[in-house]
Amino acid sequence: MSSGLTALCLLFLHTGALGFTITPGDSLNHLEITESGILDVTVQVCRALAQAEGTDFTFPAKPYTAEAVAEACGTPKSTKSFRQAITFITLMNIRVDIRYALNASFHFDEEMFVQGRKIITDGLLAVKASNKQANFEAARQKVGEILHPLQDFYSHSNWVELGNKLPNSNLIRSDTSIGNIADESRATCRNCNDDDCSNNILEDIIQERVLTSGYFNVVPFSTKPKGKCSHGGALDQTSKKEPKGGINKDSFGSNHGYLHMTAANMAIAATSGLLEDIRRAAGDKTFLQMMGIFKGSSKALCFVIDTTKSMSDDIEAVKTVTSSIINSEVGTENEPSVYILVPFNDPDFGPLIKTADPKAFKNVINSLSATGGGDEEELSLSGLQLALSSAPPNSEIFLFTDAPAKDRQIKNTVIALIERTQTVVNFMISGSTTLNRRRRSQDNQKLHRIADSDAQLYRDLAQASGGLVIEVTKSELPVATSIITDSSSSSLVTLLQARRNPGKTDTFYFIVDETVTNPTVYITGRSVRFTLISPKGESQQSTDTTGPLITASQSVGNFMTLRLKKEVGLWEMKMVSTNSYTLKAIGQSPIDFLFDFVEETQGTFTGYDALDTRPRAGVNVSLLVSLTGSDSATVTEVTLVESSGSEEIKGVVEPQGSGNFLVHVDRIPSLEFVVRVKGQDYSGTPRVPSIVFQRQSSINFRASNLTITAISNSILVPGTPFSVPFSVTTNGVGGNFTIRATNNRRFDITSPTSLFVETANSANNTVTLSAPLNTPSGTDVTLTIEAEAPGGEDTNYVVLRFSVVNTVTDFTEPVCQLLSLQSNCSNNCSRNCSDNCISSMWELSVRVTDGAEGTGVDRVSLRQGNGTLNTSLAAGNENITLVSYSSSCCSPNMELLVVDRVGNVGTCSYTSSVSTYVIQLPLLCLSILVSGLHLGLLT
Ligand SMILES: *[C@@H]1O[C@H](CO)[C@@H](O)[C@H](O)[C@H]1NC(C)=O
Ligand SMILES: *[C@@H]1O[C@H](CO)[C@@H](O)[C@H](O)[C@H]1NC(C)=O
Ligand SMILES: *[C@@H]1O[C@H](CO)[C@@H](O)[C@H](O)[C@H]1NC(C)=O
Ligand SMILES: *[C@@H]1O[C@H](CO)[C@@H](O)[C@H](O)[C@H]1NC(C)=O
Ligand SMILES: *[C@@H]1O[C@H](CO)[C@@H](O)[C@H](O)[C@H]1NC(C)=O
Ligand SMILES: [Ca+2]
Ligand SMILES: [Ca+2]
Repeated sequence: MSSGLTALCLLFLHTGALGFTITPGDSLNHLEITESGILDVTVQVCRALAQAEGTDFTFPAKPYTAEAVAEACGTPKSTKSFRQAITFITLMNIRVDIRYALNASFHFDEEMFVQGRKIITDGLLAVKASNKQANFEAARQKVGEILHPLQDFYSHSNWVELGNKLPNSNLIRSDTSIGNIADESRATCRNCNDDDCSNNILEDIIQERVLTSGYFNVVPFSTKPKGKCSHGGALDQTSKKEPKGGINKDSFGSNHGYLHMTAANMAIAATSGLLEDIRRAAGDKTFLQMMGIFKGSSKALCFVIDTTKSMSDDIEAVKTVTSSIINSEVGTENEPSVYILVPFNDPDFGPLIKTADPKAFKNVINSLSATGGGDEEELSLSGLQLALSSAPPNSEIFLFTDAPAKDRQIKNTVIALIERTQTVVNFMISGSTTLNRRRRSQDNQKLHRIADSDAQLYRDLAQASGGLVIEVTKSELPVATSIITDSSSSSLVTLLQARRNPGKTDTFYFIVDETVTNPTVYITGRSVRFTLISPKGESQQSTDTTGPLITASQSVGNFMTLRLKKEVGLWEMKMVSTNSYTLKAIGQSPIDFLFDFVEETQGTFTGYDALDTRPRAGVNVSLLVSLTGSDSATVTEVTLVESSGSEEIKGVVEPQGSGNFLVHVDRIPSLEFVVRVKGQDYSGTPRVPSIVFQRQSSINFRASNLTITAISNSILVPGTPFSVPFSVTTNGVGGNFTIRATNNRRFDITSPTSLFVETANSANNTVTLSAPLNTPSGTDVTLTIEAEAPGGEDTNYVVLRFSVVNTVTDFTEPVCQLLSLQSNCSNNCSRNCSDNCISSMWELSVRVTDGAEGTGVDRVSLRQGNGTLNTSLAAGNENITLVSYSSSCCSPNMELLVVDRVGNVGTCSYTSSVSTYVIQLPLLCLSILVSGLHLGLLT
C-alpha cells in the first residue's frame, strides 16, 4: 500500500515502476487494493442479480480478473468499459498521492481523523448524487479520490495495532464517532529499538484503544508534537526526531511492515465496504453501470442534429435509422447502453436528452421537427460540445447538418473534448437538390453543397477524432446511415485510419487477425482510385465491379464502403488520388486496447499521473496501455505514428501485470499522431504464439509546448462561486496568451481573456464558475480552460469535471416499523419440513419513514427473501412508505433495503419464526393501517 505521499512503497520498489506488478510476496499498493475491492463487490452484485433473475451464476476462478468477472456476469461485451472504469478509478486514487502529497487529511496522517473522514463522506454523497443522475464518469472520479484516504487509514493509523479485525465502518458515515482519538497533547509513541519498531506504540494507547496516526514531513529538521508517532521511512524527517521510528504499514519494508498484509487486506475489505454502500444506495443495476458493465453493448447511440428548417429530410433519415437500430438490437448484445440526442438550431441548442430507455428515445426522435434557424449558419459546435461532455468515454457521435458552423470560436474546445474523451465524431453533411432557403440563387435546382471552406472545419474535427465527413445529397443520406448501424457493434475495432490532405499516391497496410470478423474499409474522398491486395497476393482494383476480395461495396456521395472477404494476414491498400482522402479499416473483435497519457511527476515524490491535457512536446512521455478481451494477450509493440506523414516513434514496453503495460516514448512526433499497438495472443499448452494482432487509436493526438495545470476541489455547491486557480507555463517564447474558459452547462463563468507569460516562464490566474441555486444535486459540469500561444500556432487546455452537490443535512437512514407479522410456519422448521414449507405462508407489513428532518424514502427493495414485495405510499402522506411482503415458509428470512433521497441506506430484517405479531398503534396510524392491511391482522 502506498503512503500518504506518492506511494512510498513505490520508492522501495524497483525501477520507476508504479508498483503495478504483483509478484508473490510483493507489497500491495493502492492499485491492487482498489482493483481487488472492485472485482469482489462486482462479483457479489452479479451473483445477486443472477439469483434475483433465477439464472445460474458461476464464480470466476481466483484471483479474479476484469475479463473473467465480466464473463461471469454474463456481459462479455463489457470487458472494455469495465476495464476502463477500473483503470480510471485507480488512476484517480493514485492522483491523490501526487496532487495532495503534503495534505495530511488525505492520508489520515497527523491524527487528521475528522478531516480525513469528511473527505470520504462528502465524496460519498457526491458519488451517490452523481449515480442518481447517471453521471457515471463523475461518480468514478470521486470514488477513486475517496478510496485513497480510506485505504491509507489502515496503513497510517494504529487501527490494526489496536487488534481490530474488521474495517472501521464509521469512516463512511458522518454521524457517528470514529473512535477515541488521541488528544493533541497525549504522547502516543516511544523510540524504536534500533531497527525494531514492533513495540513503539505506548501501552496505554493500546490498552485504552486510543486512535493515533503518524506525523510526516519531508522538510529537513521538521518537528512534530511531543511524544507523537511518526509515519516513518527514509523520506520522513519527523521520524528522525524523538520518538524515533514510525508506524506505517505501506509495504513489507515499512516500520510496521510485519502488519502490511493485515493492513492491506483490511483496506481491501474497507474498499469493498464503501463500494457496497454505494451499491445499496444506487441499486444493483446502477452500480454495475457505474462500473461500466451493461447487459447489451457498452456503447452509446449518440446523435447531434441540426433542427433548422431545411433539415426535414435528414431528420426523417435519423428517425428511420434509429428505429431500425432499436428494432433490431434491443435485447441483443448490441443493444446500446444509453441513447443521447442533442438538437441544435439558431439561436438555441440543446437540451441534451440522455436515456437508457429505447422507447423513450424513439419518441423523442420521432417528435423532432425542422423549424427556424434564421441565417445560413447554425450552432453545430455548441451542440457537439454538449454531447462530447455527456457521452461515455470512447463513444462515437453522429452529427447531422447541412449548414456551416456559426460558433467556430469553440473549435479548440471541441478538439480538447475529443482528445480527452477519445470520442469519434462523424459528420453527415447533406446537400440539397430542391429549393433551398439558404441561398436564393437563380439556379436553385442545382446541387447545393456547403462551401469547401466551411466543410473544412468539420473535416478538421473529424480528422482529430478519426471520424469521417460524409457528404451526400438528402436523397442519398438514408444509404449513408449504414455506417451508424456498423458502429453500433459493441466490439468494433480500428485496424487502420489515415488521411492524406492534399491527396497523394500512397500505400497503407493493415492486419486482419483470426479474431477479426466483418473486415470493412471506408473511404471518403472524390475520384479516389485504389488497388487492394490480400495476404495471399490476390488483388482487386476500384474499377473492378466484381473481384475476389470485395464481397460487397457501396458508394454514395464522397463515401465508399467495402466489405472484405475474411483473410488472415497483412492487407495492402494502394491509394491513388490528388484530392484529399481518408481511409479507415475496421472490424469486429473482442481484443482491443485502452490507453492514457501519464506523466512521471518530478521531485521528491515520483509517480505517474494521468494527463487532463495535451502531452508536452519535445520531452519523453509515458502511456498506460491496457489490453482488453483476453487474459492471455500481450503487447509487443507500441508506436506513435504521424497521421499524415511517415514518422513513427516506437516506445519501450514494460508489462505491469493485470493486462497493463507502461510504455515509455523518448519524444512525441511534432505533428498529429495516432497510437498503434501490436500484440500476440497465446493459446494451448505449452503456450504458443498463435495470433498476431494490430489495433490503432481512432483519435489523433497532439503535443504542446504549453503546460496548463489546474488543481481544485471537485465538488461545487449551487449558488456559491467556485474558484479554479490555474497556471500556464511555456517552454518557448513568451507574450500575451489568449485564455478561453467554457463549460457545458452554460453556468456563469468569469475568466481572464489573456495572460501575460514571460519566455520560458509561467503565470497564473483564476476562473470562477457559479452553478445556479436550483441546480439539482449530481449534475456534473465540464470546464475547459484553453491557453493559446501568441500567433495561435500552439494551444493546450485542461479539461476538468466537477460535481454539483447541494448541502446535505440528512445523515440518517430511513427506519422500519413492523406493523404486523403473521406466520403459519412451523417454528422449529429444519430439514424435515421442506416437504410442506411450500404450502404454508408468512406475511408482514412494515412502515418505512425517514424522520422529521429526513429527505424522504427514495427506494425500498428486497435484499434477501424469495417472496413478493409490494410498496405503496400511505394515503395522504407521501413521507410514509407502506411495505407488504408475503412468502412461503421455505424462505423464512427476509431483509429490506431502505434508502433515502441522499443515499443513506438502512436494512431491516424479519423472520417467520414468530407466529403472529401485532403492534398496538396510536390511533393516528390506524386509518393508514386499515387502508393498507388485512383487517383481520388487527386486534
Ligand atoms: C515546440 O517548440 C519547438 C521548438 O521551438 C518547435 O519546433 C515545435 O514545433 C513546437 N511544438 C508545438 C506543438 O508547437
Ligand atoms: C500584453 O497585453 C498588455 C495589456 O493588454 C499590454 O500592455 C502589453 O503590451 C502586451 N504585451 C505584449 C508583449 O504584447
Ligand atoms: C499565483 O502564484 C503565486 C505564487 O505561487 C501565488 O502567490 C498567487 O496567489 C497565485 N495567483 C493566483 C491568482 O492564483
Ligand atoms: C424462489 O421461489 C421460486 C418459486 O416460488 C422457486 O422456484 C425458487 O427455487 C426459489 N428460490 C430460492 C432461492 O429459494
Ligand atoms: C413530508 O416531508 C417534507 C419534508 O420533510 C415536509 O415538507 C412535508 O410537509 C411532509 N409531508 C407530510 C404530509 O407530512
Ligand atoms: Ca442560422
Ligand atoms: Ca435520511
